[in-house]
Amino acid sequence: MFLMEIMTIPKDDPIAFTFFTGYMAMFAAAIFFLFERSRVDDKWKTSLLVSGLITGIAAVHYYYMRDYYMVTGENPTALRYIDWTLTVPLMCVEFYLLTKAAGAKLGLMWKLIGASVLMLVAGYIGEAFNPEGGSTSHSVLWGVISAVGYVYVLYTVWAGEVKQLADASNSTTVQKGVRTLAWFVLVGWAIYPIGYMCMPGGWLNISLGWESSNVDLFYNIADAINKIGFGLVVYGIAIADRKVTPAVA
Ligand SMILES: *C/C=C(C)/C=C/C=C(C)/C=C/C1=C(C)CCCC1(C)C
Repeated sequence: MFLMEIMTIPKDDPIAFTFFTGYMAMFAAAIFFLFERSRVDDKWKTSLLVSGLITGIAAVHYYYMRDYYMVTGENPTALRYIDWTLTVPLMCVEFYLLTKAAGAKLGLMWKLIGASVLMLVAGYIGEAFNPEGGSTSHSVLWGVISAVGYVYVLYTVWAGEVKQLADASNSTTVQKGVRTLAWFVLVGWAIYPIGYMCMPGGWLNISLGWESSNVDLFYNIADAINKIGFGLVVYGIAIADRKVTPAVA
């Protein structure tokens, strides 16, 4: 006889729970941004498309990561970093698109993308090549290199070119929006290093005994906040900036 296994979520597994809700939330957010795109002015359509792509790409990866985790009980490290390598640069594109009207050049976008790729490649080496049993020196070394890329993005959006361009734009909507996104980078993105430090040999793993399964818990929560939250802020800017359309009698 042919038996199909039904996937169930164990009561004591909050990580499985966040994989399932994360998947569905990303999926719904992608549909939302792509449909709402038709309601905003032309100049914001690309931004909404990018929000839809970020959450859509994440949804597909969550679909696979969820199954990987349910079957193996392990961190889907490769899938996680493939997802981030596509979605984090797209978040950098959002900053470029928001400040483009104020004169942002393509060079700014590439600098942000370069820094975020450094952050992710170093993070991947730190996690995927962590020796069996965990090595503190390995995780700290690559964590610090990764943090250089993170700090570059943080600086650029808080004080560097992105901030200056937002100030120079004569739109308070854009200024407020960029400020809110900068907060996401400062607070929301800072959740990831916490997850990273839970892996075997990581600082939180050795000092507080936080288990390595928490890596995914932190990453899943952070992804939902950052990817959907980021998209909603962009959406809010586009809606606030709409030309008032005359009511149809
Ligand atoms: C949608 C996915 C996002 C916004 C992912 C962001 C990831 C980070 C900000 C990761 C940062 C890390 C460090 C700053 C040091 C340790 C290694 C990382 C990659 C977890």
